[in-house]
Amino acid sequence: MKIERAEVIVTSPNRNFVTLKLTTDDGLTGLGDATVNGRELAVVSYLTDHVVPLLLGLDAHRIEDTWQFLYRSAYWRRGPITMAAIAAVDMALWDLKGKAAGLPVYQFLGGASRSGMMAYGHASGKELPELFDSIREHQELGYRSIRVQPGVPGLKAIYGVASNTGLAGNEGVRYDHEPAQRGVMPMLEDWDTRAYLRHVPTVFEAIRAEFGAELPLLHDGHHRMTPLQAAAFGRSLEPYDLFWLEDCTPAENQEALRLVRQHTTTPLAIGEVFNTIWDFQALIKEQLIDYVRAASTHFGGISPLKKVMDYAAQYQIKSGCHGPTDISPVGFAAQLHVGLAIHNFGIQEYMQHGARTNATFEQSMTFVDGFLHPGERPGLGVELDVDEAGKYPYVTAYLPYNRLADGTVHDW
Ligand code: GCO
Ligand code: MG
Repeated sequence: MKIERAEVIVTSPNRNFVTLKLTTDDGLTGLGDATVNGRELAVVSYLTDHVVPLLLGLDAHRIEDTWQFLYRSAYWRRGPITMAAIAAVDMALWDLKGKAAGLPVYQFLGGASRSGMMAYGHASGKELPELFDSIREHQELGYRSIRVQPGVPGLKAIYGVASNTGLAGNEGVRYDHEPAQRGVMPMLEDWDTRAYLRHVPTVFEAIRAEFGAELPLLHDGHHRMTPLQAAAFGRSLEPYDLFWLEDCTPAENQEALRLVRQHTTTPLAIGEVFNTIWDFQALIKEQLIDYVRAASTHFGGISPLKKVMDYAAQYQIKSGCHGPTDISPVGFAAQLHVGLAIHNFGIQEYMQHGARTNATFEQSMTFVDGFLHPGERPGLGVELDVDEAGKYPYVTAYLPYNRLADGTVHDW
């Protein structure tokens, strides 16, 4: 099974996606996701100019060897662009292996450890009534766990709080234009950490009063707090029993988590912007987090994702893979196969793709009663309709950013 053709396909059905398609000499095709939100074309160049020429003629069964070759031979290690490109190759090779053997990828990772994976959806709203409606909409869709992002009095626009209402609004693609906005400049939002820290606990108090003690609730702090603020925030949320508090501090400084951890028992999740196991080294070894947020697409693919989850398992740390709409259906399927197989699965983020995206990427994945399953189709279980993809050329789109009242750029 030799790699005969490698194509990089860019499509923007509801948002931009970069997909690698490998074809072997026996006519099998494998897909990999290489989407880096807002920097898509950099990965296209990395793949087209520097990876595709190296792949032709390689034995498609040698997944680990190909991964090591691409990682080590480049000399320049890590980084989101490099690791997304390697991820696409890794996923496509797993897809091919599955198709060649007639087995879904999870069977190669140890087989199923469960019958389905609990997913969480994103509820948001500027005011409480809108937020409660959004939580109910998600429950009606089957979600049993909910991430909550409220508005903050005095702030106009906050990342993670959808501006349009109704899941079915905008052709069922409410999530797809949020957070990345189509346009040549990132959108400017405002931020005030003290107002946020005062307000959010009151929102969780109201949610518990309305929805009861049982519903698992999550919250994303989006790297905006200092260690001291995060410690105090985690403590102020303890009465509301969160499933997790995500990205409380900018975690490139892993030491910050030691301080946060000493002060709060609110579970912590980190790692959607990480791209190698090394980024998690201290966080896992010192048990500074409870959930690993890595995504197959930004972490070098299925092979390293399985490795980091196995490492985390030794410390009772669980998976909580990043699953926004900027992970394509291919990347999403890849991590569902890992999640089904590993023993330490925790939860899977699941924002739903828009209708055009689902028509472009045909998927075997299912979401029933709040539980995800990758399906039984050989390989990853995703096929790309190239004609459909060709209808939607790349559109410039950027994530937003924010500034404080005095104009200083802040973490968002
Ligand atoms: C999440 C995230 C996303 C990211 C986005 C960036 O927890 O789902 O924080 O909203 O910001 O995927 O591209
Ligand atoms: Mg996040």
